[in-house]
Amino acid sequence: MEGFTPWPDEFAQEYRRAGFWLDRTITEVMDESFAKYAVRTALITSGGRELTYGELGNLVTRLALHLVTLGLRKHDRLILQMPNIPEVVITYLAALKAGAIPIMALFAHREAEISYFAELSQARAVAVAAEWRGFDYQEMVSHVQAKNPQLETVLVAGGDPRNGSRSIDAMLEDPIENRVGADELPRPDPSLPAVLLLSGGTTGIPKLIPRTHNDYVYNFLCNADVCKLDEDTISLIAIPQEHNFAVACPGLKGVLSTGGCEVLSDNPGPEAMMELIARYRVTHCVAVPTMIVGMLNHPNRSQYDLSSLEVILTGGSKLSPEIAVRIEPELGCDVQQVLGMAEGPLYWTRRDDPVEVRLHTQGRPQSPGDEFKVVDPFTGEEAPRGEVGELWCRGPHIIRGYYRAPEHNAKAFTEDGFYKSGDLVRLHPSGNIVVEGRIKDCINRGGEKISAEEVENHIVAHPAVINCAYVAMPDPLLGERACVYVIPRPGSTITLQSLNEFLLGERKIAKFKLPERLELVDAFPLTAVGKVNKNALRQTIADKITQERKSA
Ligand code: OOB
Repeated sequence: MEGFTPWPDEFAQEYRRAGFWLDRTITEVMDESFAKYAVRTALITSGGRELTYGELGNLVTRLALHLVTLGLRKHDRLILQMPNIPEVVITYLAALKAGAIPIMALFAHREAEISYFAELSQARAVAVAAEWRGFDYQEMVSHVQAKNPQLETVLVAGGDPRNGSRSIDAMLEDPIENRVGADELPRPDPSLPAVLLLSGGTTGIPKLIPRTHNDYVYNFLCNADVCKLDEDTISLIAIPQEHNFAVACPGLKGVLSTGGCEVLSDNPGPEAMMELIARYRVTHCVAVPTMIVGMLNHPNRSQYDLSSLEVILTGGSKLSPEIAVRIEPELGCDVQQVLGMAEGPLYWTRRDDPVEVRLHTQGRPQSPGDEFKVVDPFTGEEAPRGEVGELWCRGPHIIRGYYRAPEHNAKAFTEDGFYKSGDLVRLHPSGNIVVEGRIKDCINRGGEKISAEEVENHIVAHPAVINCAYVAMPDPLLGERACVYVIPRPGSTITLQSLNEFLLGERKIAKFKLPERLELVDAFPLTAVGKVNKNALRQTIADKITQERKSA
């Protein structure tokens, strides 16, 4: 497939020989579960809807048949952008069953991001919710279509479909399986991309990440094993379902492959999460560290019976040691940490690791097929054991290249196929790794990644801005928030509010990327080679915030 970098043959052969790659499609693995666990509950949503495996499987097949009948072809890209409603699960699995490749957008994305994904992928279809939190997605899609005529098919969940959009609700009501045979559904090649994930971590403009059936099936089966999921698992997911963590680490597919139940919530607030844990006797709670802080500090926590909780699975940003030590005594459950990346690497602590390792490291590779190195990013030489270096990874579920990004791939991967993660880590004496920072230019806002370069390109389009530098500032709840340093055009005025109105109204970017502080300067500090010294800017703003807190 054009734009996709496969694993070299000798690796593919080895991954098959070792039993990592099964040459099965995601649909085949899911269909086996739908049949095997037919009467068990597969999905409960915070809106109160419950579906058994049998019911979910039937809806997935029905929608898949509608999609092929609408003209969706094998390997067509379909942008999936919905909040955590039942249709996000059904549409995702149906797109796969129809042989299409879903692009896993987030409901927070706006016209700028969706247009970019549509253009890069030449997507032919998009599936959205009609409305969410007051935002009209059909209206947004009509603007995306104006620039992307190939985006022919618009599928809408809820609301009234407009301008030729198709209603997902109506398709789910229409038993097309009585008219169209399952032999209309194509079988994709398991060694080709099944899904395109969004990069969170990379420097520059967000990339699309091709995950093949072989690597992604192994990703969730192995992860379900490492997190000890089984038929009794009840897993709460309140982070966006389209994110890799929620869909495959072990996520939706890990749960469905083992006969458990996913409780899917559209409310990531701590009280809503505790309410669902108590109501559905949740055993495994998926949470970014910010959510854990929210639950630990919630004044009404004692009102909720959290005794069913066995473990919190946490990752996306670093769990601080101060929070880690409070989880077991205060929430009464274990914690399992993951350093995960959409590019594939998954480092997990294990439930039987010694307490020091469970609480104070971010794990070790989940797969015995994974290789990693901690290196000096400038020389590529391995760092002395125990010292900080960049994490480079390679393995059976780690990609060999981004989608349609040859120039970036040459920088992001070594010649022998290691992915240069941009994360700074240290090897712990246990053999696990500890995350110490990063060298890539992005902000991690409570697990939500923002590429600095992407937002800077929008900010410099503002008429009052000569130049800007978008950097992380420390935040007690989210870990980091974005601060922008701006060199203003002489004689013009700019405020944080006017800048953000411009970014939302004119540039149409997702709200979570807006800077939360503006600093006006005459010039930027420079490095020895003349680049903007972002380390110095990060330090300056961190010091300033510390000073302000002291004097407050
Ligand atoms: C997950 O994936 P992405 O692709 O949104 O973000 C990846 C980046 C990593 O490179 C690292 O910078 C950061 O997020 N990160 C962590 C972390 N887990 C991820 N930083 C410190 N400590 C951790 N435990 O975020 C993701 C994918 C699958 C499962 C879980 C998280």
